[in-house]
Amino acid sequence: MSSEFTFKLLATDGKARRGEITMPRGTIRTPAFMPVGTGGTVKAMYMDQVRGVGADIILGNTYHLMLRPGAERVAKLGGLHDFARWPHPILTDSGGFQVMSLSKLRKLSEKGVTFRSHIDGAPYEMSPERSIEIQGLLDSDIQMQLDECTALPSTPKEIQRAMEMSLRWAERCKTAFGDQPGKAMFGIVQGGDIPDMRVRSAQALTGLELKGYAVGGLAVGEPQEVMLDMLDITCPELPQEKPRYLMGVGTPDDIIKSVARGIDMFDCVMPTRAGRHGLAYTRRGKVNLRNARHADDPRPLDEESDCPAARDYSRAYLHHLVRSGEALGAMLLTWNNLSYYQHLMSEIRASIEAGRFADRTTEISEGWARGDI
Ligand code: PRF
Repeated sequence: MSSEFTFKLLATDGKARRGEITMPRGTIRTPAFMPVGTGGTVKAMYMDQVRGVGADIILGNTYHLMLRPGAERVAKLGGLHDFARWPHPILTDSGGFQVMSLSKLRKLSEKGVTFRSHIDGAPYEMSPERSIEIQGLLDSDIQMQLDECTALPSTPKEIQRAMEMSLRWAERCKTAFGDQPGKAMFGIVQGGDIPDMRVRSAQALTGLELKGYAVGGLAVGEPQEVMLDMLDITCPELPQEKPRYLMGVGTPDDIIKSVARGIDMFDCVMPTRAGRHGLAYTRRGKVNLRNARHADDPRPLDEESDCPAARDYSRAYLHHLVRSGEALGAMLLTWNNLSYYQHLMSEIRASIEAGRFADRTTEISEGWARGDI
């Protein structure tokens, strides 16, 4: 296995890219979907199952882990990989986005963020340097810069201020991260829904020569068309030879349309959260297992799937589990959903290699449109 972090483009089809990140803990086939393991667990899944559905990398959250159980404690226990029993690559988000969405009494300044824990109200400070220090204590393989994600809609002035501060924070994170050949620190493009801000952010970050780039500040409530326009503008400004990660996205349709614009990596709570709420993703679209129409249905979710949750359990049984609030319902549907997402990514990768990305993804979306038959 490689002792350095490298990214190789293996094939392209239009703007869609098939690549490979190699690093000491493993290889990440791109386009990749990273299951969200916020607090050191992909909710309702054993790590063996997460691996079994085909995930090469999972995501962890600085914010959650610093509050509980604490980064220093995880470090003493041997790092997040040993602690959670996931020996493969882990990407950690930097914390800023979660502070803004979850914590109380937060205050942002050039120095960083101060906030109170959403768990017990205890006060915390996080600077760009501390975020990188925490991600290091967790022993994260791909670390994210601390950034400020502006809510949309925001005024141009506000978007510019946050974008420029995020750039200064990127420089500080780069310095704090230093030289770690087997790991990476990614910058995050901000700039809201203003094309010129996106271009300036992407160009300035590119100048920092980071190992990868994320696009942040999207999928925060704006129409899909706005998100796709921002990707059309941003991706050409980023270096071809570095991986590109669209943070917090998305639906299967968002993923296909973003890969078509040159994105390589994704993370989203959608498949795991939906699974805990009785919703199944299938190649024939979404199925709400709470619905009474499933009560007598002996068919599985997908007889052709290689995931036992999709293939071996009747919809009637899944409906019963979901209606009864049984833990197994959440477990089986999360398993089904992550399997669906990973299968989608594998189809996307194969179609790029075969030069059939547009045709194959059209077939896939036609499958959803035909519906749950
Ligand atoms: N910044 C960070 N994490 C994020 C986002 C961001 O803008 C988003 C936006 N979709 C999700 N997660 N650091």
